[in-house]
Amino acid sequence: MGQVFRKLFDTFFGNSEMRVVMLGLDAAGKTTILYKLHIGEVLSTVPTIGFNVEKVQYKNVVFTVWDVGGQEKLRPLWRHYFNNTDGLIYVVDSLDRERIGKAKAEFQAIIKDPFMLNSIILVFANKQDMKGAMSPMEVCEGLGLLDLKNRKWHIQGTCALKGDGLYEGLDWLASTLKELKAAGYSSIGTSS
Ligand SMILES: Nc1nc2c(ncn2[C@@H]2O[C@H](COP(=O)(O)OP(=O)(O)O)[C@@H](O)[C@H]2O)c(=O)[nH]1
Ligand SMILES: [Mg+2]
Repeated sequence: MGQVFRKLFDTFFGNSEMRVVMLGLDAAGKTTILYKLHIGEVLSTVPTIGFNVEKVQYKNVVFTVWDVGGQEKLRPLWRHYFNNTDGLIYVVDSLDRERIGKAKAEFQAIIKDPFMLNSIILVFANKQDMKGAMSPMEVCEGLGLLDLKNRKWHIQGTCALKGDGLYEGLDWLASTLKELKAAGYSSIGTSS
């Protein structure tokens, strides 16, 4: 799996600097995904600002990951990581029907953040291997994706444990970023 990703990354991300933020409620599967990608050592840090951030860098692509939900007072501090974000990956536990409303509220708050307005959105409807899981379409409706205006988004069913769907999702992310960059989209490839 690692090699496939590295090939994808080299082909699509090239040498330009990319910042990808992966978010979702706790237990959605974010850490599992990060390790499954095998793109580098996962560094886990608890910065002075007080929440746990995982970070992986592969060449010029930096992934930062943290749990959302619960700590409203920390939300303003996320801005530090949102600045210049090219792509948002939002991970949903498709089995967790009880918290889909909460997942939606957090998602909507994130994508409406002024620093996130230019980022493209990839949603992983994770845990598709579980019986009773919401389908990607149900997750799509649950998050209110169809109501989004002027945003590029894509939803992908995944099983992070096996790695299913991860490649397809990142393929969309990488090729969409490449298209935008070719079209002269301003925030891509610039640094802060
Ligand atoms: N069945 C199943 N379990 C998963 C999947 N992805 C993650 N998990 C499990 O869900 C739990 C939470 O995963 P984790 O990656 O720690 O979630 P995080 O809090 O978003 O980082 C762990 O026990 C994982 O093994 C999946 O696709 N299918
Ligand atoms: Mg985690």
